[in-house]
Amino acid sequence: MSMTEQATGAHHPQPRARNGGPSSVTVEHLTGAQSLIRSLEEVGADTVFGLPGGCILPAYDPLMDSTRVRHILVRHEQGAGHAATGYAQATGKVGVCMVTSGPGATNLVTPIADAHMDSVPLVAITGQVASKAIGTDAFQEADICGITMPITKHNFLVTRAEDIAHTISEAFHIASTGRPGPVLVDIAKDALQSQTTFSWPPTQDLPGYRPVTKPHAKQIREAARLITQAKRPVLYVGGGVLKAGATAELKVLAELTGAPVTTTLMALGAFPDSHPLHVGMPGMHGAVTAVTALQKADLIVALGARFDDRVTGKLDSFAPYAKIVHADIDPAEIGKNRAADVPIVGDAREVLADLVQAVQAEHTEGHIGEAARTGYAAWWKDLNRWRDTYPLGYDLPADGSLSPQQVIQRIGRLAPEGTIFAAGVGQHQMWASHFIDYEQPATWLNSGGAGTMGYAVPAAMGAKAGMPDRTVWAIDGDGCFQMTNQELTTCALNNIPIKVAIINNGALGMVRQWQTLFYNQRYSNTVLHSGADTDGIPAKGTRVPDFVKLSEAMGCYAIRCEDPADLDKVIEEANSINDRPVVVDFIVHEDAMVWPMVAAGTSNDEVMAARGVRPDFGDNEDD
Ligand SMILES: Cc1ncc(C[n+]2csc(CCOP(=O)(O)OP(=O)(O)O)c2C)c(N)n1
Repeated sequence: MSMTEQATGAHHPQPRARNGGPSSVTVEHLTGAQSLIRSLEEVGADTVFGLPGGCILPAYDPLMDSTRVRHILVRHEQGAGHAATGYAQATGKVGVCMVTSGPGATNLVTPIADAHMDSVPLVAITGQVASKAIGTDAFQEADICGITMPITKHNFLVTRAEDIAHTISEAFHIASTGRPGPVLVDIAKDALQSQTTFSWPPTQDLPGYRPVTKPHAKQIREAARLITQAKRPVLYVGGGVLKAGATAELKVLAELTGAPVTTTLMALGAFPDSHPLHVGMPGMHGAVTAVTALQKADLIVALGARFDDRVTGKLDSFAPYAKIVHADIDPAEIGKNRAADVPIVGDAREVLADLVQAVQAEHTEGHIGEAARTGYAAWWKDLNRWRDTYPLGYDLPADGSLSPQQVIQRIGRLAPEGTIFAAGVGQHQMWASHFIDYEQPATWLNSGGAGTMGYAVPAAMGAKAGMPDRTVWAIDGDGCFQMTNQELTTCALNNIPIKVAIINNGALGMVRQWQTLFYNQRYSNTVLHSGADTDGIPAKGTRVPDFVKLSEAMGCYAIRCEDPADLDKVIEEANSINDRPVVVDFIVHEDAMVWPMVAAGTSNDEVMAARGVRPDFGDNEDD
């Protein structure tokens, strides 16, 4: 996918003229560094997460004087990148991070790759050694443009002060339009130090970048015809629907047609979980009904989704009876994994709005099949039977210890309206996707494509910095928490009172689950707890480090919860504290597993509702 193949989304923070437009443009004389900060102010970047060092140091001086840009000093550059991502996912705006050259820049590689996989609009600004030193193995030199070439939507190396303003303007435009993504701007130290002039808005020079938003009318008509003729359609909704702000249009289309909706891990909140047309999340740990609906569908309408392997399972056995309508803003996605019968390139909001009109026209003209006329009643009979027979659920541990699923479910139930949840990666992430109801867009943040452990705490910090009036809960694992918890210090010092639930099972749980199922219960290097045999501490939960003491040392309020009888009280206490970050160390049973599951590399037809429980769908399909 090249930058020039991208298409334009609906919301673009465009550079705005300062004093009423070009006629009153004033030209100022300043340094490249001042030009950078002025440009950030002009594009509306109100928050920058970063950490200084030699090559970016000139930029930190004028930053001190900015009243419009808040800089949040992180403890590790990875935290800056994920915080910018969380900020972007929660606010819909571009997230910004700024770090120094060499190791500062390479510490951003993981969050940049993460943002690329999840199409998050991010601008990463890195200092670079002076232009004459580039290529000499200078102190703290790293070719960050070369390194991030495959994981950015675009990147720039800026070596002249006069190029800084227009490059920042272009970077924000590219990051936020079409299929959003990370853009890196690497600025040589001498460019920051040199004198230049500044006027706003600058002229953008992006030859070949002509994103397309408007879907083709003929393709829309064809898709509408298929929807009204289908017997077993499914609306397969991906993160693109959230990014396009198309959730209202999605609801109209779903209710107009009566078609079932499945929202991917990246799209939770795009369609209310409580809506009767919602059949759950698809994929490896998806709801049996959603997985099976796709397998048995005769039409899949994919909207801003990319037929990811976690959704399709074994690709050549995925949805064998389905015609495919595939709408995406990125033409490179269409036909990448699954051939499309009706390809549609366009912004999801425009696609959905046009589809609604086209389906209405089909209705008016009477071109409507029997199944669609009944709201697909026969299809819903099957779907409801599966939904009733195989709901998401869990057993409480027989030994009276805390159930991780129950902990997460209660956090969801007791959360104030509009709470934002950020998950780490592992079992707790899947349970958070299952047992919390997402009713609104941008209330569920996670690392879907890259599966980056350590995402939750910094992402929650970024979300809370961008949405200070919302409650923000990080649902984290004891493994993930040990990767990036130092950003709690950042939260404590910068009045960013997030809440963190450590689902402490004493193990790298998701990997342990695979060892249980596929490696004969040989738990090679997945045990994190200190161990009953070695020091007498019961093997329940990681105790070294002591997360309560660790969190207190970082300026947080911290509680441990081990008894189901205390669960609600502890969560309510955490919800009531808003003057500092709160960490709850929930010691949970280590043997809980994530179900349903489609084992890697197998067909979605092999979905297991629980261990040893293969759903019985009967063979009543006339396929
Ligand atoms: C950076 C990184 N390293 C390794 C992995 C592989 N991995 C996936 S889930 C997981 C275990 C996570 O453990 P924990 O945070 O305790 O969560 P749990 O599964 O126990 O809920 C690991 C190691 C990963 N996804 N990301």
